[in-house]
Amino acid sequence: MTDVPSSPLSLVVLVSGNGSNLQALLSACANGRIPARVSAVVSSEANAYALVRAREAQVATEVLCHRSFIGSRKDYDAQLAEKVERYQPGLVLLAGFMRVLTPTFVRQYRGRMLNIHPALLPAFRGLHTHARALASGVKVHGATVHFVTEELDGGPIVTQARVPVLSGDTEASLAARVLVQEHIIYPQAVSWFATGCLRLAEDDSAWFDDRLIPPQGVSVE
Ligand code: NHR
Ligand code: GAR
Repeated sequence: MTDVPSSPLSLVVLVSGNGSNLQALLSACANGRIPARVSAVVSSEANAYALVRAREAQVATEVLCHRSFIGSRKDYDAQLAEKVERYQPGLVLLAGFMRVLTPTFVRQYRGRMLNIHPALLPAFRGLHTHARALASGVKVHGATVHFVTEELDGGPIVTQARVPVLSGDTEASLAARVLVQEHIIYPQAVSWFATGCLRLAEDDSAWFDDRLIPPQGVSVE
């Protein structure tokens, strides 16, 4: 017997904080802009507000607290994978998830894990992106959706949104301007994946239908 594809696509969202991106994804699933369902939200923080949002949307929640975790990163990620697997995800989404994932975990979800990063990759990989953008004096900043690979914030880019950096911007004002765009481009990218338009090729290139999504150049950071 052939496998029956699980319909609609099951999404598992990994979070650590406020969960406004999770909210955008929940809303887009609820109103049909994403043909998928959020099966579970898994948090690395027990008191993340994202968990409240999940419960309000009647979505299952799991917590694997990284602060109180005793064991290696490999052990943590093995338990994380066990929790994620309970929901048989077709796509895993990092939405403000604050832990670097081990190669074993990343490989398990190769081609079916996306992240939203608050910068215009390849500029400002890693943390504190808004402060670093302000300090560097760039005039344009933004957000990037990318496939997750072993290279931190280095996987192939799916889509980006740009915002201006304005004089007088603070970290908070810039973060807020970027976040508005995140809530637009992340559900958009997930809908592309859910409708079969978006895929990661064997050579780690990203494709939209039969067109290569052009890789971005080297950062001038
Ligand atoms: N894992 C892999 N392998 N590849 C990526 O591209 C990943 C990833 C895990 C998370 C999100 C990323 C971001 O968008 C992400 C992409 C956490 C850190 C980090 O340094 C960096 C980048 C991202 C997420 N975390 C610290 C750590 O030691 C902990 C920081 C904290 O707890 O506050 O894991 O920005
Ligand atoms: C978002 O800006 C997201 O891009 C960023 O954290 C914020 C989470 O907001 N992600 C990272 O910095 C990952 N290291 P949210 O919890 O309201 O979605």
